[in-house]
Amino acid sequence: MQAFIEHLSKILEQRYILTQDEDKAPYLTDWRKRYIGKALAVLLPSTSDEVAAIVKLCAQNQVALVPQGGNTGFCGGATPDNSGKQVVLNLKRMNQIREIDIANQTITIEAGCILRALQEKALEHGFLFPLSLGAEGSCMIGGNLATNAGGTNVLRYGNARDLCLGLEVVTAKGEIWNGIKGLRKDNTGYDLRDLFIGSEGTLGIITAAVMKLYPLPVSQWTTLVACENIASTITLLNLFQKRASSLLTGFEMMTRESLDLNEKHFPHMANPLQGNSPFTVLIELSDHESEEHVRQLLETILEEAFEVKLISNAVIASNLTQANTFWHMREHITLAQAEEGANLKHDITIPLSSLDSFIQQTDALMRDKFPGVRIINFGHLGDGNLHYNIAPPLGVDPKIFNETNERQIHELVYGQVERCKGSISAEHGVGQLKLDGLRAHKGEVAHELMRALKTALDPQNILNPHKVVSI
Ligand code: FAD
Ligand code: 2HG
Ligand code: ZN
Repeated sequence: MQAFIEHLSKILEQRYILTQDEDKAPYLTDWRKRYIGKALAVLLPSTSDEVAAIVKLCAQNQVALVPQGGNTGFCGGATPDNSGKQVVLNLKRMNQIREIDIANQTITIEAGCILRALQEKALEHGFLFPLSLGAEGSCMIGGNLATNAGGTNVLRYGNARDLCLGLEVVTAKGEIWNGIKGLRKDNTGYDLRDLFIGSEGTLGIITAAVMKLYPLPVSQWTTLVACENIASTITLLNLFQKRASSLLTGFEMMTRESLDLNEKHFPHMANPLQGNSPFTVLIELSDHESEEHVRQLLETILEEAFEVKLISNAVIASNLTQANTFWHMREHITLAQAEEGANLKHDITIPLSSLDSFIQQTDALMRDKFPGVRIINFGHLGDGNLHYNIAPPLGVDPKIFNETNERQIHELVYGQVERCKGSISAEHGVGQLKLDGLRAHKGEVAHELMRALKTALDPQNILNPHKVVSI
């Protein structure tokens, strides 16, 4: 392997080839510290040509690569295995904005561009880049596309896939596929772009992308409402969809247990709604007409919701600072969970028509089989996406609890997901976390097709092996 490392130094300056343990360490564990890997080296290329040359060299030497962006993923997709034979290819130095096309309303950026930097660049030009998630200060657009990230604006603008028009990808042979086009229509056979999006680094390395931009709304109004049961939250969503249509840009649900945990670790994030209702919903409307128009619309819908007893309480943010506080409260739930200790995550989607039944039955079974567990259930209700996370009973060591109960808890939740015809991964992906469960979930035919694609595009299995599908 010494020869391989020496060869690398013909592609990258020595300082961008990390081989010392202390230099590699930050790249070898995931955000949750659930996975810890080893690597021959961590490589930091700055151009697509360098990425291509590295992949070619890896292909010649049968060295596997693990692509990495901001390393904020939840499924261990960006963490190498324990062999010490893989290399991590972190794309953070590829962070250039290549072009903004005002008339086409698109931006062409490199994969290592941090999501927030992309949002800010769009704003500078008077546009909205709508992908938004709690990790936006550190996740990167390449990682967002590789996981087909969702977040809080999906119900209006779609997920990362819906926002992408073109890609540049380095293939497993070390060739560069130039799919950098800003076209909204292009029916020229198989959609390669969509194949790479959501493939979690197993089919190719995304080096650049053309993303859609949107006009900035002139006004946004945010409200928190209290609901007494989950059925009411869904009827409320339908009411907002009917009355506000595309002005509805956020609809996030948080259970009382989630907000209690938040308040425990971040007391300044207390729920401003009085009364301790079981469900709190954060709703955002965005308007292109006027502040007056959207405010009136919001008040009218809320009045109707009160009248028919869908909500028991509501508070409208009186200014941007308060609206931001509502959003911070929502986004801090993940951080509160991290403070509390390891929990068992279930990032699932359920058809809205089955959501009530899912929550009622799964909560009841969970509390019956695992007395005292805390169900940290919250998520993007507008998309039917729940983060149905399970924390151990108070006072129980999370490590011991998870070791003993993880398998049964996953089985219980995923059994209910199958009953409701849902998905075991709504937005976080598969990585290594859900590798074993994927075959049964997708079914034999779909799983074989996925394996066939992987074999065709990466016959040597050097791109993020044993993530998503094993061949
Ligand atoms: P990484 O974690 O570095 O990588 C993720 C996967 O993509 C890995 O398999 C990796 O190999 C692959 N990959 C990375 N870059 C490339 C590339 N250039 N080419 C090919 N493959 C690549 N996710 C959501 O969807 N919605 C949320 O609301 C959300 N909220 C979050 C909140 C917090 C606080 C945190 C910590 C995470 C959250 N996430 C959320 C999860 C995570 O942020 C997303 O999955 C994000 O898209 C990952 O981007 P990243 O750059 O960190 O990717
Ligand atoms: C969110 O929506 C993220 O905040 C994180 O997807 C979910 O903590 C989680 O499980
Ligand atoms: Zn989420």
